[in-house]
Amino acid sequence: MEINTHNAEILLSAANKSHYPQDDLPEIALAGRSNVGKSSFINTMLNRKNLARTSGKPGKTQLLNFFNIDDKMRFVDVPGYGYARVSKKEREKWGRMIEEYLTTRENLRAVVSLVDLRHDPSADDVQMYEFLKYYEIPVIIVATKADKIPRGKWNKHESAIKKKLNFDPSDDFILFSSVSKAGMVQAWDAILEKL
Ligand SMILES: Nc1nc2c(ncn2[C@@H]2O[C@H](COP(=O)(O)OP(=O)(O)OP(=O)(O)O)[C@@H](O)[C@H]2O)c(=O)[nH]1
Ligand SMILES: [Mg+2]
Repeated sequence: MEINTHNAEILLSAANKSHYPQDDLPEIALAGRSNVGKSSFINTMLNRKNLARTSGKPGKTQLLNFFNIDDKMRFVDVPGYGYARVSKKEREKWGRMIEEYLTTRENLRAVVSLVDLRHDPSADDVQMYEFLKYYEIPVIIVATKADKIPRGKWNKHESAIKKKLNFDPSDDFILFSSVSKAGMVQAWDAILEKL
């Protein structure tokens, strides 16, 4: 599929099903803990500075944000998990919103599940991966902030993450940096293959 990635715009934000776009364009959702770099990933992939709003402050993205890409596909930016300073009630609301999207959305082709290359995956990261595997949703693991780790140590960090996740080798695993754009071509290849 030929996609002009420069032709991208925010389409809408949704809290639940009734607000999702109603057509059959394929969607790729971004999941990961707060601050891992989901919005930065979208901006990097689309060569834009701040289309998906990023912030040093975790918890910036609160609704499902749908981005139209060239009227051919969409990215769906999902609010991050694991942000300590939210109430139990808000966490439950988040859980229902994301679960409803992931388990019922027919447009969904794959989830890009982001983890921080620098750290072992959190319990929430492991749970997200298990959830996606359980529902047989295709997963692309993207390990972000690779620019913060010397290249010589990438392998070691990759192995540690795979071990902790109980990674299925038939899934994609991509080392990525929004700063250096490392992994961008591989990420597009993996995504296009899922559409
Ligand atoms: N060095 C470096 N910093 C990054 C990278 N990706 C994201 N960041 C920084 O990490 C912070 C969080 O990035 P966001 O893209 O807003 O993270 P998010 O996952 O969308 O966060 P929430 O919306 O809160 O869930 C920002 O300060 C980014 O500039 C990366 O690849 N390398
Ligand atoms: Mg965000």
